Amino acid sequence: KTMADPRKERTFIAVKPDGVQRGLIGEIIKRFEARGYKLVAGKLLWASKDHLRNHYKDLADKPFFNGLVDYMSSGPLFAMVWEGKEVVKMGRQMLGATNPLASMPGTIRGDYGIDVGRNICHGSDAVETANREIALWFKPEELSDYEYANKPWIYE
Ligand code: 3AN
Repeated sequence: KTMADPRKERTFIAVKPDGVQRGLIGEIIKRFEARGYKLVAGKLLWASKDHLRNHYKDLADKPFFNGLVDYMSSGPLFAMVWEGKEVVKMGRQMLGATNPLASMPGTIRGDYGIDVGRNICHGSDAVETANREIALWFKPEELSDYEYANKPWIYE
């Protein structure tokens, strides 16, 4: 399985259309890069509603589902894959909570967002979800496997 080397864990992070419009792509990349994670893939794209319905299929019966799909397809988003030790959980921590009031200052949502329906950034919630989302948003050849020079300074 993919979990052999914990440093090779990957997560799907996306700057949502509101984050793109507010000029936060660089800010979000900066935080993951500065923490020591490795960027494996990234692209700006305007996702279709069908693609987003598939991405959010577990939420299909929620009352906010149609609004969520409309919002997520309202402009381009910036999709990324980040790699590193426990990046799925750490990514969620860096994003902040779904509920804006629970998003602590210092997190992306806690620093930049007010409303749950405009919460700037997506991050996979589990390793299995991450693998599904990465395969949904990226072709295998879009993922770059390369040595990351700073590694000995990041991991003991
Ligand atoms: P998270 O993005 O924190 O994993 P999910 O997976 O429960 O949260 O929800 C996916 C997205 O759906 C959220 N990021 C948010 O944009 C939207 N959402 C979640 N809950 C609500 C809600 N109560 N009202 C409006 N939008 C919501």
